Amino acid sequence: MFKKLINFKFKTISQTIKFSYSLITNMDKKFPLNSVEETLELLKDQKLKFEVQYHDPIDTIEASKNILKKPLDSDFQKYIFPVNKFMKDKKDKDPDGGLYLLVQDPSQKVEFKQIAQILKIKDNLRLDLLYEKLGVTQGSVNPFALINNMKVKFLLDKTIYDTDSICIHPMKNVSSLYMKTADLLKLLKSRGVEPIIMDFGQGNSTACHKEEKDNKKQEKPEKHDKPEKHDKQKHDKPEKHEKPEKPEKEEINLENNNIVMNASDVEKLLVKENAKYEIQSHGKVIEKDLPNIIQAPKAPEFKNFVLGSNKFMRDKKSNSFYLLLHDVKHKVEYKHIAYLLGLKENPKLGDKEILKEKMNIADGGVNPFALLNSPSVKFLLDKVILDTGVVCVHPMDVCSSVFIKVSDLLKLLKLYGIEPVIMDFTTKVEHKEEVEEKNIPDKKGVEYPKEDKCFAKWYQQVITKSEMIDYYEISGCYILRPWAYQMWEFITAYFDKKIKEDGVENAYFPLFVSKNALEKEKEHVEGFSPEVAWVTKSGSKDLENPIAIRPTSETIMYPSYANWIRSHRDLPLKLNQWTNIVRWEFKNPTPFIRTREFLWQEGHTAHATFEEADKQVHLILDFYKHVYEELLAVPVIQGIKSENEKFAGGFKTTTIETMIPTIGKGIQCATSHHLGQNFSKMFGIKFESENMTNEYVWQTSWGLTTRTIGVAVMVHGDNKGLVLPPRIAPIQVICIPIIKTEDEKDGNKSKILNQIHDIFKSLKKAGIRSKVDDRDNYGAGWKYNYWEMKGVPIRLEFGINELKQLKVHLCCRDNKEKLDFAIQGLEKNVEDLLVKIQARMLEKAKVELNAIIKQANSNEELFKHITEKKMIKTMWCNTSECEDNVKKMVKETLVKINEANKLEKKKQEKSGNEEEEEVDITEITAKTLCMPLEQDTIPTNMKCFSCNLPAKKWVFWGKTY
Ligand code: 87F
Repeated sequence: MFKKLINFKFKTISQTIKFSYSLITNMDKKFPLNSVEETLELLKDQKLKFEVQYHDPIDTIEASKNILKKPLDSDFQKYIFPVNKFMKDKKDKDPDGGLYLLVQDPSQKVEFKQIAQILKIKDNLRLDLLYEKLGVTQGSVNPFALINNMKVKFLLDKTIYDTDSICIHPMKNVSSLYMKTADLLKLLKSRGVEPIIMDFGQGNSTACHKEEKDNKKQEKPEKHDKPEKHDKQKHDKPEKHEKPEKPEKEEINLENNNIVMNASDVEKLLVKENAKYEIQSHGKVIEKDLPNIIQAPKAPEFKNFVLGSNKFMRDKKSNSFYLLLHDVKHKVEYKHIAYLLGLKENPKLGDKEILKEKMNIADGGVNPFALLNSPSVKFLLDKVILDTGVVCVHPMDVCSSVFIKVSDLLKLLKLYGIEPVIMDFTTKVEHKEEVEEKNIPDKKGVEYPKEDKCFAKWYQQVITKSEMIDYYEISGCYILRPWAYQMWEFITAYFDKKIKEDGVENAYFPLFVSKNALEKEKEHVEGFSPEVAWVTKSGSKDLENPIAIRPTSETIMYPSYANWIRSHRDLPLKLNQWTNIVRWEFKNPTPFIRTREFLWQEGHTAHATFEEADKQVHLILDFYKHVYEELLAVPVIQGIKSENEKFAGGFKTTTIETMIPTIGKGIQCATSHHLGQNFSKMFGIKFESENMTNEYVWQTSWGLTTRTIGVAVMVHGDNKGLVLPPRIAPIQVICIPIIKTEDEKDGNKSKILNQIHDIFKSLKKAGIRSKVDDRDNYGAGWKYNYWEMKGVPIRLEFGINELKQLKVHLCCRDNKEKLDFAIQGLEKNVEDLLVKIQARMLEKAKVELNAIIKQANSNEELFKHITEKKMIKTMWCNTSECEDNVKKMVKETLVKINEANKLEKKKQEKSGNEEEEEVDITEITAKTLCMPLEQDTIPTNMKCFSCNLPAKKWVFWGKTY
């Protein structure tokens, strides 16, 4: 069985990258052994004794010695902490050949060169291959990982072999376990892993297989205590006659476990990971001089870059280390960092010794590649850098700088388990009390930062201040102002065209439905009945038969379908209607997202066969994905709803889902149902087939609502307001004349205005939606803020300088990129820029979505990820009982935590502390979002992450709206 697993498990690093940064639909493949839980399970299965301790990640043996408590069990008192070194024989060109894991006694100061000589290999410590070959990351290398790849040879230091017990990480360095060394060997043997014993003792280094050693073992008394220290000189510095090879220039230093020592190591890694980069050598410089020294990069894709500045910091309270990469132009304040990280006190610069020790860099040379040498240092990334997409940093030494795409840098770091914490320094440092007290916002900008704790307020301000929404006296109903309605028009036009190309026709069915008709298909309405709104009076007189307002139109349309469809020649029947819908929601209303009246399209088709209906369902699901990704620049996952979550009246519900990263909530974006023959049987929708038999039709229904707009606002908006993807922006370019007092005197005002109107006309002619804001009662600065708040993708500034040089100055809303273009041929450049903005907004949203997807292998892991606002993927049994149990577990645990928090809050209130946004906890739980259409293989015999049943499907879970 294991062989099979291993065959399927191994994939290349490049596949890993693809997985992480393409859409999330590809599931990460697992090794036989991935987690602490799985390892412990294995030990239990084999009835082996062990003692486990959980702790924060430990990177070094020294830390293990300090953090770990001595074993309680008397059986494990004579133990050893091994160091684990993963090597690849450089001479062996087979990617899976010449791989070694050496489990060594750290007190044996044995050089790599020496090991290489014994094994007759050209050694190379390859930490970058750790995940690919063993399924572990740096800091977590351990002998259990050998089970993941039998091609890796197991080298075992004799001192360890001779020591009674061993203390090792069970796959992850967040826990350690004590066990008998013999038991470990027994377990590994049962998986086909046999050690080669290495005797480094007293200079007579040899390697032999365990059998030979077993014989010797009888001759030698067993050693339990710590092995003796060897002659340091002998081992630290190999003697001349051992002919140590001169290290090749490019060779990575093997002694201190660092991955990158210098610029050439960085380059090697970049080449290996196919990352495009451009290096400039400039001699030693200090940061202050860098902006003058760095030349514009040659590659056009690096043109718009941020020059990075790095800070290595330490939070004394938690003893955490941080590396911040920020725009050199920003003066970053420590109190801002503390505020964004929620630290109790400001972090301090980390001292030089620690910098050298942890990351192997000298003061002044801090750079993000150094994180590879110490993944426990937290990586903080300035949002401006993420938004711009290209950064220029030192590759380990201060004599050169490298231009690299931020996405490539993040991919590389992710391979080593390093994920960025995005720091938005445009967020105002405010104490929450200040935030909360401002109930009446002033008329200027958006005052609440886009953060979890005040997300609803931020959203409410963005949609009102941008003039998308106005409030209405009936709760849950909102006015869609032209700025929002135009977005809906772009969406409807796009989708309408797509479905018409597929032969769908538009129609309109009445708003009202009788009680009889509505209840015809009881099962489907049952759960929804509290949401149905009824008209019960005309004037002051009660209606004899109250009528419902459509909550959906199955029961309104299908009686007509039964009349209209007679023969196979009437099929397929494909109708769609664009309407409003009323559902009397009781949960907290949110404009666009959950409202009592909303706009949508509902499509209803009837087909002769199951397969044809299924094809229709998936075609529409693809159109929905295109609406979100192509128009709204929001990445989505296509999938199938679980039995609990599907539309009860149908056979199968397909869906597109996404997450709002700021708040970690999943959201259903649109659904497309295969209704089977449920409705046709209920409404008698039959046809005579070509064979003259009477059959029930196969049906589909599908709907897309104004929720689309809310999702786009939530995903893209920032602290300044809306950020609109060009394809749904009512205005794509706002032209702002810059008129100074002297321009009026010099008579230039009219020239500027005339020219800017001509520019507008040429843009308009080219089909670019633009407008001149020539209101003279507002200044240019005010206009900048106003249009930024409304999310217009490009601001075009035009003043006397531009007039003189016959150019325009542009500023992009999404990443603040600034560009100058000649007036001549401007339309083409603007068109291209709009396309570029649209693409990079989607790309950025993809990176953000991918960053919050985490795999869970147990209820505990799922819950942890839920509280950390993640979207969680698990291998699942696909049963309703299991989903109910998980939901219950999450809800109960959340309620408990909430109760505890409330108590804590009460205490704080007494001491005058702040309040956070009120959240109705009863509305929150985790549920399955969908089983993605793109399913990766599930290993044979794999169990459900939560219960004991076999795992059948990959599924996504999350908190939901
Ligand atoms: C609320 C009240 C009454 C949803 C309701 O998804 C009935 C319903 O049937 C109801 N809320 N639904 C399910 C709607 C299913 C389906 N209808 C056509 C769609 C897409 C468009």
